Amino acid sequence: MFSSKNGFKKTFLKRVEMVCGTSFAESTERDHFQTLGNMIREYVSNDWIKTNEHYRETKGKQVYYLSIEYLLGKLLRQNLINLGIENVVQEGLGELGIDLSELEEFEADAGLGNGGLGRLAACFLDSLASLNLPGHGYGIRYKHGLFEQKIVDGYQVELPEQWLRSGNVWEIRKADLAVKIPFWGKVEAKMENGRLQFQHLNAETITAVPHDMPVVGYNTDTVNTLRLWNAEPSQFPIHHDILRYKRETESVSEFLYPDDTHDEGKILRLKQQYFLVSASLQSIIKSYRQQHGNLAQLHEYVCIHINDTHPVLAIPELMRILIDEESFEWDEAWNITKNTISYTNHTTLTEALEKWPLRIFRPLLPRIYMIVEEINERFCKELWERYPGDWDRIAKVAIIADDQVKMAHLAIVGSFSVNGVAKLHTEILKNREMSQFYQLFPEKFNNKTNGIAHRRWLLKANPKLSGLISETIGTNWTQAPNELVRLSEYENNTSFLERLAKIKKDNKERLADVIHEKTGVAVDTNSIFDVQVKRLHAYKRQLLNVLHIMYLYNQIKEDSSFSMVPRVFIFGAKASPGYYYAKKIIKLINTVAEKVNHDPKVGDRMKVIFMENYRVSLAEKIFPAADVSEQISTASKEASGTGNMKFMINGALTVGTLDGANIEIRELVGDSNIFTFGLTADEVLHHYQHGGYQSLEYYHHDWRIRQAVDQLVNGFFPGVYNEFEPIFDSLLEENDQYFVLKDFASYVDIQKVIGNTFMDPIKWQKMSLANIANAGYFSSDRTIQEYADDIWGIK
Ligand code: 26V
Repeated sequence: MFSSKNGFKKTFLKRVEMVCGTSFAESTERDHFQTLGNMIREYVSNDWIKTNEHYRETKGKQVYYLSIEYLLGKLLRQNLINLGIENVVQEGLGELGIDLSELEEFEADAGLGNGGLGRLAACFLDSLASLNLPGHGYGIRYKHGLFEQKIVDGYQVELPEQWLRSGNVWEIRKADLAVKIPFWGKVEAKMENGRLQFQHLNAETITAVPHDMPVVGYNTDTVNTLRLWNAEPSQFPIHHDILRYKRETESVSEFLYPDDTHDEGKILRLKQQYFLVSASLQSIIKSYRQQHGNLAQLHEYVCIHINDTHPVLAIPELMRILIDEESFEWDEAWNITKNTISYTNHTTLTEALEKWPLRIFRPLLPRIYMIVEEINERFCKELWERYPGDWDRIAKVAIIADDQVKMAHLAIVGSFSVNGVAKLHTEILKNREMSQFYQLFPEKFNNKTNGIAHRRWLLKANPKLSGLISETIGTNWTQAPNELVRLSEYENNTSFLERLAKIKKDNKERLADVIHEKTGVAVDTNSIFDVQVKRLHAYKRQLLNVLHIMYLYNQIKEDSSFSMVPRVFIFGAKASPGYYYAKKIIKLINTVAEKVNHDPKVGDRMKVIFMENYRVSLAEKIFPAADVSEQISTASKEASGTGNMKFMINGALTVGTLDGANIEIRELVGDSNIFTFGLTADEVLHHYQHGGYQSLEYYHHDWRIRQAVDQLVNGFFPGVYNEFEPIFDSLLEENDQYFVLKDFASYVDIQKVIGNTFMDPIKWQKMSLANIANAGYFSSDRTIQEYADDIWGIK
């Protein structure tokens, strides 16, 4: 149905009637989207079935990626590209008077994630399928993804997101494969045949119904599966208060949690975690059993990867299945479990490490709790033998301590592999945050530097640049991203550099149109497009960016001889709804924007844009249009970052601290093709340990800082009164935990260098090219191949 344009057109016309029940003449654009989506899913289903048959028959090792988040974005065009039918469809539709890019607007972003962690999971799925690897995703089918952000009077307002409003064309509901998940109740132990048997009584069960989505590889027949679980009431027994029961069960897959900054909903979040884990394990073990029978060799054929600690209950759940249902002895069960589970850590921020109070954990998951307790006791006993009397050490690494379950400790103890997501991050894990564990299990720790799906973030998002690349070095780079290095040969080819510049300009025009449409502000595309898009967090230091903008504004106002290269500062960021400080920063950005954008004295020298509702589909329009990529986290805090890689592959130059993957970007492009500044991670960590930083000194000694910081509270922004006092206080009263003022001067300096460099277009384009040419390393194809070789052992 997609092999020729005419064949496609014929089928499409017939299908509009069948799928939508209307004549083509009467049909709407949404009908066309639905029809096309259905056709693609059907087209894929043959390979989907074959892929599964192949996996069943060859009985090779499979990896199951468990993640509480998947930030998929839209799938229509990516699927067309991966299937190699984009042109047939685009041209066929065109002849029917239908614009493919308009149809794309009818697909909602699948936004089942907060940020980098969820997007990484989505990029990994693409690479697994494209590399023909047997890897499948498991997640939750949240009814509402990450909230939709509106900006009202400069403030963030959250609306429930509704991606399923018109259904999800890609999913297939598999009601037959539903499983039950028990909560609450109590556990009874009985002796049976000389063995303790545990029974979970009076549990409330929730049914998990799988909704499968095909994961189509690029230019291959492999179609893997993303299985998302929906929470539904179990049919029996009929509940005494059926409506309340229905509401409560369905709430388990109702919302994605935008971090758990606030306490409410904690139980629900733990329920979600066990729901995902228990449903996925039941499904994994069922299919394993069909192929291999006995579970004793599970770890030879199955790897279960947990994306951060959210699915860490996979460890006690697998123990429960092996012991309670399969009658394994503890030691053998533990051996199988430890060798089946691998774990990725995504942050070293202590406030972000998951800990569950026993008062919540124990009653909700009584049998699982018993097993965690046993794991902890055995682990502590081993420690006691190794370090007799060293209570301090034992208390530090215990899985249960201070009436809490420490999920990261459980993950490290119960897995065979623990990886960080960039070189620096892994070193900090090994030598600082998790050093006690590293001493115990050095063989478990390894690094897997993050990557991005270059076929989404370059091939799909930036068709013009992709076209130029393919014209220049051929199309192999789409499957062998390291081929991009061949572009380096063109670094002295002026006409090539000019074409690069022209493409950037076109992409900036495209974004300028979006900005104008959404904000009403006209931006000059000759300016530097300086972009910071990412979740709003104190450690990511959007505030440093804003203070620099305020400084520039003050210069424009007060120093008539001040000159600067025109800039458009672009922000996109969602703040967790309960994160008070982050929301203040959003208000500050919008307040500064309001003032700057309407000041005639500023004119086109500077504009500040806050783009509402930052999400995958908007990101795809922003990255290709960026000149400067802001990666300015406090060194040591950003585990990796992946936006930095998306900018790089689209030719933006990084201004960044020596943090996360920025360090590896610098290693690849060389010091002369990146703008670094600020404290190093060692310096930051040294200050945390030994003090020695007084933010007040920087405030008093640098008039630029004093002026901008004072403006937060002295009425400079009319009508906001004490709105920004908390920000002022964080910098001065609380001694600036994130070293914003300490890094300010070096940030201002490097920004000046950036402006000067931009004035030399050939030099700029050369630097930009060096970034594109060296970005192949950051393809998630490379990352996934490393996971497959070093951790999972899959082919
Ligand atoms: C969560 C929270 C929640 C409570 C308040 C503080 C806080 C701080 C950080 C986080 C993030 C948790 C895990 C996470 O999303 N990590 C991100 O993972 C990306 C993919 O590996 C990586 O690129 C980012 O650097 C890392 O922040």
